Order: sequence, then C-alpha cells, then structure tokens
Amino acid sequence: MSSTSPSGVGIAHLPNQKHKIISKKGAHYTLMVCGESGLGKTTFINTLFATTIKDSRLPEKRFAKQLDKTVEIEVTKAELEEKLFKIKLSIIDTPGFGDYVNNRDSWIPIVDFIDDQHENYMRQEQQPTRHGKIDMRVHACLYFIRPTGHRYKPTAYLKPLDIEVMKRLGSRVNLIPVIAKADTLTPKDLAKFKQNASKFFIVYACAVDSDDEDTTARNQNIVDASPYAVIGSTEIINIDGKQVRGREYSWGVAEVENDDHCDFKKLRNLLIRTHMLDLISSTEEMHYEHYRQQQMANRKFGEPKIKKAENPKLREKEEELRKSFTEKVRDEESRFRQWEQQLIQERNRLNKDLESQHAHIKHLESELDNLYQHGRSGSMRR
Ligand SMILES: Nc1nc2c(ncn2[C@@H]2O[C@H](COP(=O)(O)OP(=O)(O)OP(=O)(O)O)[C@@H](O)[C@H]2O)c(=O)[nH]1
Ligand SMILES: [Mg+2]
Repeated sequence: MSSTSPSGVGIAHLPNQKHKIISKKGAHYTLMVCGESGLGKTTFINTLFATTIKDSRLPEKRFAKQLDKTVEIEVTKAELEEKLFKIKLSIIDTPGFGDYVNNRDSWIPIVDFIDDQHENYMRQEQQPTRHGKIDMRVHACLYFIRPTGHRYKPTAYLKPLDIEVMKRLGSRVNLIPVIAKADTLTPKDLAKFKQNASKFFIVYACAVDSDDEDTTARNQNIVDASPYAVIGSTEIINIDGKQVRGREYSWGVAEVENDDHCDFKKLRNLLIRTHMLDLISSTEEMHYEHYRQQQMANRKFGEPKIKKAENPKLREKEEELRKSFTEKVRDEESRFRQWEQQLIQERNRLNKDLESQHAHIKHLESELDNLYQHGRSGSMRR
C-alpha cells in the first residue's frame, strides 16, 4: 500500500479536503517523548528521523542526536515534504525521570511545558494581529514504559508513578503509551505485558471507521496494537545482503521495521501518516479548547497566568516554612493557654476572696445591727 510505504510521508494520501486546508496553511506538528530515564527516548527520536526523513547526502548523520543522558527539554526540528505538502515537524525530547530519591515531582516540568504551549497560543490569539502565530502545541505525547513484565508481580506492570503521570498527561494531550526496548521481552511476555498494562490507560483513541474497508481494517490493526512496543536503534545491520535497522544479538537481529519484532512501523504510521490530521484536530478541538475554557473561567480576558511555585525545590522549602510556622503557632498557642489558665485561677481566687470579704462585711453588719438593737432596748428600759 502506497500510504504505508516508508519512501513517502504519506500525507498526500489523506482525505482530499482536509489535505487542502492543511497544505494551504502549512501545518505545525509537534511530538513529545517522555518517561523514565534510559528507556530509549532519544534513540527513538533518532530512529524515527532516520527512517522517515530521507536525505540522500547524509542519511545517517543528519538528525543524529547525542545519546548522552538528556538533561533538559530539547526541541529538534525538521521539515517533512511530500508533493506540495509541507509539515513543520518538532520533536521534543525530555529528560527522563526516575533518577532521584524523590521522583514525585519530576514530571512537573513536562506537564508545565504542555500547558505553556497552550497558554502561548492562546495569548497570541488574543492579540489584535493573529498572523504568523508560533504554534508548539504538543499533538502527541509518547510515554515510555519500562519493559519489566516478568520481574514484577503480574498485577504491577506499571509503577504508581507511571499511572500518576499518565493520568495528568492524558487529560491535557493525546497520550500514546509505548513499551520501551521490546527486544528485551519474549513475545509471550510482551503479549502478557500489553494485556495487563493497557487496563490503566486513558489514551488517545484514534478514529477507526472510514468509507473505505481497507482503511478501516488498517486503522483497526493500528489501534489493536496499542500500547505500542518499540525497538530503537542507530545501527544498520546487514542480513544476507539486506540492510536493516536493528539491534544485533548473538541469537539474531531485533529489527526495528519488522512487524513480527515490534510495532515501530505501526506507531510511525499512526504518528506521521494515517492519524496525523486526527492528532492535530483533536488537540485543537479537545485539549486546547479544554485549556482555553478552563483559563477563561478562572481569569479575566488578557490577564496573564499566575505561575504557581511548582518548582520541586521551592515546594520543599515552602513545605518546610509552613511546618516551622505551624510549630511556632502551636507553641504560642500553648503558651497563651497556660497564661489564660493562670488568669482564670487568679480570677477565681479573687472572686473567692471577694466572697469571703462580702460574707465578713455581712457578718459585721449583722453584729452592728444587733448592737444597735441592744442599745435601743437598754435606753428604753431606763
Ligand atoms: N535493548 C534496547 N536498548 C535500547 C533501545 N533503545 C535504546 N536503547 C539503549 O538504551 C540506552 C539509553 O538510551 P537513550 O535513548 O539515551 O535513553 P533516554 O530515554 O533518552 O534516556 P534519558 O535521556 O536519560 O532520559 C542506550 O544505551 C541505548 O542504546 C531498545 O529498543 N532496545
Ligand atoms: Mg534522552
């Protein structure tokens, strides 16, 4: 089928009308990868570029990123072109999380990045001239999952952190979970892993139905493969005179572009061929719209967004301050209570004093009365 052939981007095969709209505008298309450190995110980007963008002069070097540990959010740009159709592709590589003792907040910069792109776009839309907008809204976020299948107990295919992060991502972006390093799992373990892990996902649900039976079947095939198992590689290996991209082992070669070895081709088809437009329009209609409505409901038109101190370091400091403040307040309160208690005792003592004084006066008064009565009756007798 021509639309799935690796030689072309395939956008020219998209339904005509949509194709025209996008080709007129020239679309921005942004993909993001995230997940734990060392799962092959950067390798995947290299693999995707190397197998997608054909550059006859330097097929290997052109987009190769260093495989060092990624330490900050990095954007790689390229232009995809087919016939008269141009796509400005940006791929966002993110530092892996999971390296720290406290990983709880390591995903915040990623979530912030996605929100910030929506925010920037919204701000630009609110300006009087809206031409030439810079659009870096993320259309698909690939979440890399560690392939630990058999090592964990069967119910724990995903870490709590994975589930927590994916929940947050799934509500703001088209989330596509990916099983990393598929070559490290046996086919049986991989099938088990897919079945068990997919229970937890709220993911991008791509359109399946179409007018054409072949297309529907192909879409169904793509959807059924989720979560996509991928193999990334920067190596070209020679198998019986055929050049393939893959990873070489003593037992053989794990091939990137072989459907029996992993779902790389299906995922690539979904991302840059069959469902690119769907990813772009669902981002616009669902995720961006959701962000816009939420922001509109919470602040005045044109008002800048208030940045919360979500920086993990600041958060810890804030937490510390809050704790010491609470302790101080508690100390002061107990001091105050003691003092109040003393005052109450003193008041009670004085009241008692007053009472006894009162009784004493009463007594004196009655004595005086008595004396007075006596004195009168004595003088009358005289
Ligand atoms: N077995 C296997 N190894 C892989 C695969 N993809 C990448 N690797 C290896 O895993 C190691 C880490 O790869 P990276 O691409 O740097 O991982 P990353 O997710 O970008 O890591 P951070 O930047 O630290 O988040 C490298 O040695 C890669 O060669 C794969 O599909 N299978
Ligand atoms: Mg990396």
